[in-house]
Amino acid sequence: MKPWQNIESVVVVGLGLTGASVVRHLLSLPKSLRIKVIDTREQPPGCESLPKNVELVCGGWPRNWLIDVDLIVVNPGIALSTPQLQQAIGMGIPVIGDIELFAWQVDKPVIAITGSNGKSTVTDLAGVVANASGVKTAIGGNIGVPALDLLDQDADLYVLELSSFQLETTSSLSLVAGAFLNLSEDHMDRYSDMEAYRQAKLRIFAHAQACVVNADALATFPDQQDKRLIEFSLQRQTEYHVKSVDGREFLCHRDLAILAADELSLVGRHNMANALVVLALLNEAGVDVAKGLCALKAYTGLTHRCQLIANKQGVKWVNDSKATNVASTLAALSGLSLSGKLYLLVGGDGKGADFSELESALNPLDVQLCCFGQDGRRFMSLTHDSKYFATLADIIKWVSCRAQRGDMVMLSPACASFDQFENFMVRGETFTALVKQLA
Ligand code: UMA
Ligand code: ADP
Repeated sequence: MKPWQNIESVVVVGLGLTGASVVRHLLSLPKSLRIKVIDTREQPPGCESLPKNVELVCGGWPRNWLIDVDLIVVNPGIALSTPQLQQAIGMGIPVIGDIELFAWQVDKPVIAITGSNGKSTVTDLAGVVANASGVKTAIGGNIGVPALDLLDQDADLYVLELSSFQLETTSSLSLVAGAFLNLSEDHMDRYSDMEAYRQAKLRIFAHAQACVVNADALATFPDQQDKRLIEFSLQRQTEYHVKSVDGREFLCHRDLAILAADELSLVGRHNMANALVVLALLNEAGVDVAKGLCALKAYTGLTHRCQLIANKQGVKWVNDSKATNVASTLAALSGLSLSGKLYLLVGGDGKGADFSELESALNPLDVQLCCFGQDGRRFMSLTHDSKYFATLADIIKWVSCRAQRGDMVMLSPACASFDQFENFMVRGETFTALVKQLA
């Protein structure tokens, strides 16, 4: 069936970045469609710039809109288990996401990345290295640029970061290669268990010519036996791996050493894994990575990920606001070597996670936990030295009078930000601004 056959009317559920891009895309199609938008929030972002010919209802679910329609395009932030969507699905109305619309339209090669942590880093780095290698590449998806907006760009390769939410509503995305980086507890407020979360992520491989999987995390392997696998590992020799020669580690493809790990500007072992995945994906896409190696070496990472924002009188202030789950905070802690005390800022919307795993990572450190936000109090029992604060501003004020040369103050909250901030970026910017204001 051609995707647009028999579709005359579309309801877009959820405005925000995704919904706005979907409306723009639908309006740009040669076919004239009746388009309506629902957002359950009273004042959704982007409602002021919606074209006048698109009907919008905010603050609820208008009766019959989801019954009397040919196609529903849903925002990734809205669960498919929502009763109104379930009713429509039960009636046989197709419910898809923006990535499925992208899949219907795209005519250039696509690579995509999913996993619990490292998606944005791998996506951005793949884009940087591919462009430096001479291939015009556009990146988007969960990283913050809606995938449909990429179609307007003059690109020869697309790199998509895909969340499990986006994958749930995607069924026909063809990839030259897809990567599943790792799996750790996240979004347990949305999934019944880890297996349900894993299955959502595995959808990335449905139409992938090559599946880049983590040999150190077997949960990233597809269940089907007939897929072409490309394994990467930090622990053993697989197709892409790290090899130690005379005490120096090298990133290798089979027997070929591509670069020394100490040539990377990125810090932390998890970033060696991220770099291996970039090499694997771009090789599959036919990019001559050798041309982009300088860019790979020079890449220092995205903002809000273990980012040193200030070094004031020997106190390092680090913004890792993107650590929105326990595994990412564990990754930040695992790379630390400190002469002084660590002031660790944790809390926010815990998404139903179990924080006890942090205890063993905190034990060897001289750490003061500064807890905040909706679930901040749930961290208090992890160390003897923990204190609860209402806001980040209160924490910065308190810590700035105590921190001494050699100490580090790190925002790596292991929680989502939505209880107090619009998103993790606003949380990181708030932290950065507060730190910059200090004398
Ligand atoms: N919401 C409602 N009712 C609605 C619409 C939204 O309650 O009708 C709420 C939902 O709780 C939702 C939240 O508002 O989670 C945010 O929705 P939004 O409209 O602001 O979302 P977008 O702006 O379209 O952003 C989405 C992704 N957000 C989510 O999946 C929650 C962005 O990922 C993504 O960058 C963007 O599309 C472009 O593709 C953000 C994210 O937090 C970074 N992703 C999660 C993660 O990485 O852990 C999956
Ligand atoms: P995502 O887009 O999946 O959230 P990011 O690249 O934005 O991933 O990184 C999110 C957090 O996870 C940061 O705190 C970062 O330091 C950490 N991180 C990055 N790569 C990895 C990895 N491969 N394994 C574990 N943690 C990682």
